[in-house]
Amino acid sequence: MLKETTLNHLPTNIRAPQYRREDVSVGIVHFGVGNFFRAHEAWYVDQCLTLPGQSGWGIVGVGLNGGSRGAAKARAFQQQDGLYSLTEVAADGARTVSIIGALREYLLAPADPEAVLRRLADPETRIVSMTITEGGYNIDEKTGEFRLDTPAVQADLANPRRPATVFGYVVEGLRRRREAGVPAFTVMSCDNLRSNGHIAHTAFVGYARALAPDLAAWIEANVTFPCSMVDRITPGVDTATRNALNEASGLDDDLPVLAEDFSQWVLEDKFCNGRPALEKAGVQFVDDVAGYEQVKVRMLNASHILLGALGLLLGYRYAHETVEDADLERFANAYWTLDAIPQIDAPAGVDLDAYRQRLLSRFSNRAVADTLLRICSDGASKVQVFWTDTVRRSLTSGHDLERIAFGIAAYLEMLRGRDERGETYSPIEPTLDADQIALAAADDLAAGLALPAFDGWRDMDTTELDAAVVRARRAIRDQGVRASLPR
Ligand code: CS2
Repeated sequence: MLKETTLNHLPTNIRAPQYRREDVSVGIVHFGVGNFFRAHEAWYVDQCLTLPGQSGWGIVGVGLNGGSRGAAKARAFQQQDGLYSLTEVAADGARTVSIIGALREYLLAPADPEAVLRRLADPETRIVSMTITEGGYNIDEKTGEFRLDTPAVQADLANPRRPATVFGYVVEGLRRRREAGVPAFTVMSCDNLRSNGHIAHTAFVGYARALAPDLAAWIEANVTFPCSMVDRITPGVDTATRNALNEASGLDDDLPVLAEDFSQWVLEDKFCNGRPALEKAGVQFVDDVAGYEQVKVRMLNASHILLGALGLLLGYRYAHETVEDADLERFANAYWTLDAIPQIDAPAGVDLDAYRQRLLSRFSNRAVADTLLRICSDGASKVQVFWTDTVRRSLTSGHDLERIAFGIAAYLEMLRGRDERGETYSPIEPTLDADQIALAAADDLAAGLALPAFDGWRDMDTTELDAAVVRARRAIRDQGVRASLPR
């Protein structure tokens, strides 16, 4: 088992933390210790920890989900002293393996809520970051407001000193700091959302306002919510992948992470209580992240889910298979060059065509073996986040909607869970109930358009778009995906 003591006799081809872990104290509390966070923020922070004066930025990870899986994950982190290996693979197959030491502790919130609250209230904690998924902010897409009516939020509002949601924890932590005269911490969202800092602000302040308006006012005056654009393709790691990674590295790691060699983090420099020297680890600090987000979300994520849905229907299971298919590659290129690029306000110096080419190469990375089911998972939330801008702009400008309609059609057809070869698969849609999933399978091909995935443009006149979606679904069912792809 990988442990602190393993670091003394690592194989020479594995990079160990270049700092003394015992000197590292905790400055960051992170909610949602998934693979992406471990390959991204933790990797950047790990590089900072090697620099002089940075030893105050270790991370405490917090898991919010109990149950046997949550407990097993917590146990694994605890047994491994927070260590895990990160394998980075390039499209040409070249790989490097490093041990990431930035995670100093892992707390399972349902098992010990007070330990989490103590950490949040501790003056040493100066940043609280999170990767809680696109749908995790509990925002009503129609009103843009934080939803107070969900059972989990209601439970926290009724019992705010013993919270269970991330909103309840963070706000209770801030309440304790205010009461004790401790400065606030920065709340840093690292999710793929448009204006993730503003969304985090809406969510946390919205929760606090329902609880105590004076606390909400204090948070607004003292907490900063920087926006960021985060990017690194990080596949899920199943047992087979874990075994393969361990075999290649020679380690015995229960928690290995795999990622592409590319990584990008563009961040707004708005930290109310200090931050690590992330610029020395390659993070780009800019005044306005919005343009970078647009590029990322509307180029990468939007085409990812497009290729994911089309690929699943055609019988593919991995991302690289979709761009190896000449028809799908042509379709993705048409989406990028005709629908996305002309409607994106890119920041100065960003070359969108080079970005497109880089995406093709990133998507073709076979060693990453990213699954289409992961890419399409929680599509109900992702479609809202990734497609809304493009759809709204196209509706407003009268831009040709054919490819977008085809993408929406493919997403709805994909939800039926059966590919063109007759094989079944299980779409992962944690926010949809069985009745909603059934809408996608209904004989009425317009019924699925009632799903919340499409709320982002519900207020617009979508008569033509809706008709095009129905036509595309009919064509996909009658002739198959390949024959119905828009020319
Ligand atoms: C993917 C992302 O699941 C998805 O929506 O598009 O997880 C993607 O891999 C990352 O955003 C890459 O940074």
